[in-house]
Amino acid sequence: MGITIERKGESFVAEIDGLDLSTPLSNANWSTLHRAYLDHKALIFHGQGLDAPSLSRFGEMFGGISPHTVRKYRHEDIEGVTILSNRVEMGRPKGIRDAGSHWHSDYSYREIPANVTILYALETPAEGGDTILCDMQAAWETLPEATKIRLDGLQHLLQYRWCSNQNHPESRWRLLSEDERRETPEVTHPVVRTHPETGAKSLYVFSGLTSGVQRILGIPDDESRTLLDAIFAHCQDPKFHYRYKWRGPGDILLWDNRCTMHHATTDHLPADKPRTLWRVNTIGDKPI
Ligand SMILES: O=C(O)CCC(=O)C(=O)O
Ligand SMILES: [Fe+2]
Repeated sequence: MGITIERKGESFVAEIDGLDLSTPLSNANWSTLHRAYLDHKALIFHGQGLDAPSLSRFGEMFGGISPHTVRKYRHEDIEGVTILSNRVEMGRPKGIRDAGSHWHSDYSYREIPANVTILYALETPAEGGDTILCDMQAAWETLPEATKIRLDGLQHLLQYRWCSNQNHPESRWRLLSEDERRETPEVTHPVVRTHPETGAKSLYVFSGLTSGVQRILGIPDDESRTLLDAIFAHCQDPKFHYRYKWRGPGDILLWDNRCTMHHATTDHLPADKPRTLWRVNTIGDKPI
């Protein structure tokens, strides 16, 4: 069967048919997939039949696997696979109920953030639990020239557990163990990131509560707040967004965290609409 690649979003996201990801890919197929990953920033697959080891193997093709910061919901056999689920079994959550219903890019709070995120669906509700993606390269490219000049070269300070509202149910203050707190120091990243493989620039600052963005460095606090709010408002434009409606078990959605951000919609998903996904991340590069 031939491979087909169909663009789904306005500026990014493509669906690929004709690849079985449960078995090792030939060099030619990997190269097609990887090219599509760089060209479209996010890819959709349907009808895949993976187990945790084969999902992890697929992830390894993008680089070394980077297990989730929150250890509690890692897969019991394969630590690089994390369970996202709103199911509760024997009174205990089966996975992370809501892995981020706000705009963020995975592990942006780490010194070395994630490259790819791969989500594999085990069960999806008929309605709800969509995943929304935002093209941060397109967001950058459409900024006024003066704003680009103002932003380029700036760094921002962030920390996973930092949160403007520690009492918010999504605040990571309460979720982290002592070890996990030690593992999440403050880091600085560029506001505008250059993709190490394509050379393209993207905005690399995120409004989500757990993104932990504190401020832009080297300018007064109020100016930093104004600039951040202006960036976040710009990224709200739906023309940069693609909303993925999960079709069913065997779906894969993967994205490049270096030039996109994403937003789960699982914060209000009721328990009678079960949704269980496996997630894999690979270790990326230090943002420049
Ligand atoms: O559950 C989703 O739709 C996405 C969750 C998420 O943000 C993540 O796993 O990084
Ligand atoms: Fe995420």
